[in-house]
Amino acid sequence: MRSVIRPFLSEVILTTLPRNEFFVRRTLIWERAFLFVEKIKNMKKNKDIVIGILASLAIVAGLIAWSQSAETGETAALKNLGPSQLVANESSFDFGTISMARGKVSRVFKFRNDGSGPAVLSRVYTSCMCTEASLISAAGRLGPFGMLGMGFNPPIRETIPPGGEGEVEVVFDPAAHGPAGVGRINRVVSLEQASAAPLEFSFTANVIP
Ligand SMILES: [Cu+2]
Repeated sequence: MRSVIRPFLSEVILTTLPRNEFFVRRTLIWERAFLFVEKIKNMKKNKDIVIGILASLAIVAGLIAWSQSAETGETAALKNLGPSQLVANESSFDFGTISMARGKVSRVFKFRNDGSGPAVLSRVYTSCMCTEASLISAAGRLGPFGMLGMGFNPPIRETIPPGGEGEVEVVFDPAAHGPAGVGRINRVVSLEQASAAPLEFSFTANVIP
């Protein structure tokens, strides 16, 4: 505030100077005052920008914290799961070049419980709507299950006893994505377990029309 008043005081002192010098110096003083006010305005603008950025960061951090705390118990529990007792000799397969015109292709993956306790399968889902998977165990056939959140994948409770075996029949429809679905593809089928990390099977293919 004092700095804003100073030009007025200077003006008063200046009136004692010779006329020419008076006008030159008065212009300089007012110019300086104008620049000073502009500088304050800019500082305020920058301050607003900084406050805006900080507020945005706070909102983002809040959303991240909220989404993490909003996780379901099931998802949170997944982080503490142990290694799978279920093992598979083949966990990935390459269909090679397949044609949309020739229709769906399928592959059966086998797995076995090598652990000492039962393994409980709680859900089966695929990574994409073009892929379906059926679970075949001693209890029978379940599915076909689809993409997580999009297809049919209700919770299940399928127990594989120690030494027990199961199969997953995977069906891929190369035409599901229409003409744009050509090229290399990579899909995953997941067998979610109640107390272990999911058992995953994947396949690749090169899709042509
Ligand atoms: Cu797909």
